Parts: sequence; structure tokens; C-alpha cells
Amino acid sequence: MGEAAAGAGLGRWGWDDWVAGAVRPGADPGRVVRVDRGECDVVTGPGRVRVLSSSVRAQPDLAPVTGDWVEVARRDGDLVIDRVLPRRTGLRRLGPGRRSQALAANFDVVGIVAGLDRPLPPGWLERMLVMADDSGAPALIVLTKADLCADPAEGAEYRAGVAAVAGDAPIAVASAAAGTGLDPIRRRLGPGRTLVLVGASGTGKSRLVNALAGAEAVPTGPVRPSDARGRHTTIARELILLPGDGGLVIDTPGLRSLSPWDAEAAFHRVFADLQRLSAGCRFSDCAHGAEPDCAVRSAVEAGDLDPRRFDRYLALRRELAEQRARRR
Ligand SMILES: Nc1nc2c(ncn2[C@@H]2O[C@H](COP(=O)(O)OP(=O)(O)OP(=O)(O)O)[C@@H](O)[C@H]2O)c(=O)[nH]1
Ligand SMILES: [Mg+2]
Ligand SMILES: [Zn+2]
Repeated sequence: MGEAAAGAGLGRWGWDDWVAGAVRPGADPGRVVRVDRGECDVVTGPGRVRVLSSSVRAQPDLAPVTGDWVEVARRDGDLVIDRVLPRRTGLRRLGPGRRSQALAANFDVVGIVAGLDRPLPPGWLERMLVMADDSGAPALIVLTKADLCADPAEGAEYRAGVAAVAGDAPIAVASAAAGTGLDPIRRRLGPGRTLVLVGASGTGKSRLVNALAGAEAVPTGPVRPSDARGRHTTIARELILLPGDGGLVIDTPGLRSLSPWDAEAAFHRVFADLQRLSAGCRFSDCAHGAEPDCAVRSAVEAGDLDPRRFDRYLALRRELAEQRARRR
């Protein structure tokens, strides 16, 4: 079987020259659309199949995640995943057992979703931006539920708070309920392109998927009236094909804990403002603690740098350093 034939029927699922080049000749390729304990759904040229993923579970680094390209094979009568192809992009965090945990793979955009019905903690957004930067794909911040935010001044204030930490990441304001503001999201998709949606439970990720799909593709669930928190309705990461060759979306369960994994470079890019300031410190390795002539601390004292952002920077820097020390 030639490589072109291997990818037949997978074009809409993102099959391209890169994947074609990575698949071993003669292997049966597919893309993981859903992972449940020990098993996953894989879309292959001939159709969707359920395979055991336990063959690679013994090696957690190779455990397939939604969005992965894989090679499937039949072993002792069972369909199994023979190989997980290298990931072009991947979201990962500090997971159970203090190991790297992959969340999704091979997407083109990371949609960081927040609902305008409840505050978005800036520290949460910063951590999410670090994970997105580390993934290798650009971030798009999606402020959804715009229909619930009737007061324009309130909306503008919310947006300004987000923009203060967003850096270069664009911000889209949308409403899945009203179907507004979806075009800037759609423009980043298109044939074979994948958007992964991440965010806390109840922020409206699944309803956004349905709005993009124009159908009830995934279930949604109510939020607690008192604080608009969700109830963890989505339980598995799932890759959904949008109609009309509109691309693909990965819906994910609401994230509880958010610790980026091994993401020092991404951390410094997300805190580029602090990096720039530190060029003015007397010592090139200034930790912005008790050193004399620290430009970062001076900026805080002068009111040019939000002290809360500085504190969050220090906290995440410490967390990443501790993680690195434990990995040694
Ligand atoms: N008014 C309004 N409600 C929305 C909108 N988007 C989502 N909701 C509601 O918010 C609640 C949570 O939406 P979901 O899409 O289930 O949230 P989720 O982010 O997928 O939550 P998890 O799966 O738990 O992570 C549901 O009651 C939705 O109907 C919106 O644009 N406007
Ligand atoms: Mg959901
Ligand atoms: Zn300094």
C-alpha cells in the first residue's frame, strides 16, 4: 500500500504531507478521536475503529492522546496501537506522579476559553498562556457568553484585564448562545486545521463546539447559579469534525489544576515584560530579590509594573524551578 493510499479518506481529518512522511510504509494510519481508559477511538481510512491503547500504556510518554496520529495493527485478534507518531504540537502539564501529562496533540490553535459570566483569574490565564506557548501552537483567547454581559462598561473592563496579561495573543469575544463572534474563530480553522479548546469547567467550551458545528455534537451541562462554576460535564477529550470542511475542534474536560511542565522558555516569553525590564538590572543574573539596582523592583515601586503580576511571576518561576530540581 503506497503512502497516498494510506491517507485516503483522512484528508478532512488533517492528513497531509508531513503525516504521510512520518507513517511507516505499509502501516495503517489513523487519528485518535477519543481516549477512554485503556481504549480509544481512532479514525482510519476505512472508518472509525475502537482499539486497545494498553499496548503503549506501559510507556506513559507514548500513551496516545486525542489528536495523535497513530499506526494501528492487529495483534492476537485485537486492534492495537502499534506506534504513536511524533507530535507536531502538544499540550502538557504536570500530571499524576509528578510526571508530564499530555492533554492533546497536533492542533494548529489553542483556544483558551473563559466565560464572561465569571471572573478570569489572571494567574490562571498566565499559566494557560505558558502551556499554550509551550505547545508550539499560537493561542487565541475566547471570551464567550457575551450575551450574558449586557453592560458594555463591564465587558470593556473584563477585556482590559485580560489584555493586560495576554501579550501578543489575540482576544475574540463570542456568544455560542447567540451565534455571534464565531467568524474570527472560524478564520483560524479551515480544511484539516485543528483547534483545541481549554478552560475551566462551565466556561462554555462544549457549547462553543456545538455552535461551530451547527449541531449538538457534544453534551453541555449547567453551571452553579451562585458562582457560574461548571460540574465537569465533559469527561473525555474528543476530536470533532466540523461540517463543510470547516476543520476540527478538540473539546476537553474542564481543567482543575494548572501546572505547566518543563516550560521555562515559554514562561519567559509569556512574561516578556519582566524579561525586558530585567535588562536594566545591575546584575545580568538578578533574581529580582534583594539585589541592589534591580530594575524590576524599581518598576514595581514606581507603579510601572503591577505588584500582583510580579508576585505571580515569582510564584510560577519558583514552581518551575522546583519541578526542574526534582526531575534531575
Ligand atoms: N447564555 C449563554 N450560556 C452559555 C454560552 N456558552 C455556554 N453557556 C452555558 O454555560 C453552561 C456550561 O457550558 P458548557 O459548554 O457545558 O461548558 P464546558 O466549558 O464545556 O464545561 P465542562 O465540560 O464541565 O468543562 C451551559 O449551561 C451552557 O448552556 C453562551 O454563549 N451564552
Ligand atoms: Mg464541556
Ligand atoms: Zn532584578
